[in-house]
Amino acid sequence: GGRSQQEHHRTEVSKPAEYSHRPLVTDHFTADPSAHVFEGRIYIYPSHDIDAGIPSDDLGSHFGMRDYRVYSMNTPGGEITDHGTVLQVEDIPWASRQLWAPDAAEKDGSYYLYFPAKDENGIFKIGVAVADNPAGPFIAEPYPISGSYSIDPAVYRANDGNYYLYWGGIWGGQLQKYRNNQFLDKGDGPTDGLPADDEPALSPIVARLSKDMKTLAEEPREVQILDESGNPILAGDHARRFFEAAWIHLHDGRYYLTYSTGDTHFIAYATGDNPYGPFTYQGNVLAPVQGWTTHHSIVQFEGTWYLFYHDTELSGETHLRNMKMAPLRHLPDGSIELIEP
Ligand code: FUB
Repeated sequence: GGRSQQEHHRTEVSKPAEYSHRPLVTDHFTADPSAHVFEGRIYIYPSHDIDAGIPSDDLGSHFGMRDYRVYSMNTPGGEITDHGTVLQVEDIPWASRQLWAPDAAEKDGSYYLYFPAKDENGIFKIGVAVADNPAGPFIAEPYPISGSYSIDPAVYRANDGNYYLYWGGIWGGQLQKYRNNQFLDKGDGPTDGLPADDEPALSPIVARLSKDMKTLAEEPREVQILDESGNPILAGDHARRFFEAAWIHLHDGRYYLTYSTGDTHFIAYATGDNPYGPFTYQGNVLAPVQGWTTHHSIVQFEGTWYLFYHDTELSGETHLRNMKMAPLRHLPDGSIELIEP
């Protein structure tokens, strides 16, 4: 007992814990771990990687995942509970393939799993599925979330009780096919439709969720990421620009947007003073891992912050990943200590 999710005191992390940087699960391939504290325990909502036999390309076609599993633990480094399959593509009326990085949220005792998948036309949309407990199983809504597109949903519950849905990813994630929430089909190559190198990079998208958690309460908007001079990070700035995998957390009154830089393989962070941004680029949270993709979540549990991420230690194959975790430190000046796996 005595656990409080409200605690915000600093905890010094003196030495790397034993569980750090080790595969958390070894009998399935797991990736893109979205971790949350629900009911006083850590729940992880990852992608479930499989070898779907699809050749690798720059659209990520080889990421042919077909279902989701949920994992949990009582304490970091504790035994992992495998809750099994909680949703599969056959049970999602609108989805055809590629169940990519999910996230989950709790509201009033119901649990919502947000996930990207391709529809029958090969267009990524974001769906939602509902359960009455954090371990599922989840029942998918019949249609994707109206007004959603692209990949990598992340839900953030603000202190005022509002929930914000973030999403987006370029190349195979299809964000470059849209401007101002409109689909502009500029071609199907991974970089067709991207801004020129000297134009502002594409941004993650955010919209507040309605009370029912299944619809958007407002027109989605772009989350600006600025450099130290207040100018948008440019599309050609591959070491700093947003690629995919947005995540939000709040620490000491600052909002942190963390994201993958894709082809430069960093998890970067930017800070702002509200969930919509703008956010100012600050640096990296995680150095490149083994494998092409990098994807993460950041969660506080019993006063300590943790990074969940993945690499390809177990398989050596970019599409067969294994999730890991490690403590994450906020320094007194608001920066985050770089984690080098
Ligand atoms: O796991 C499939 C995709 O690869 C995710 O949606 C991206 O973030 C990247 O990790």
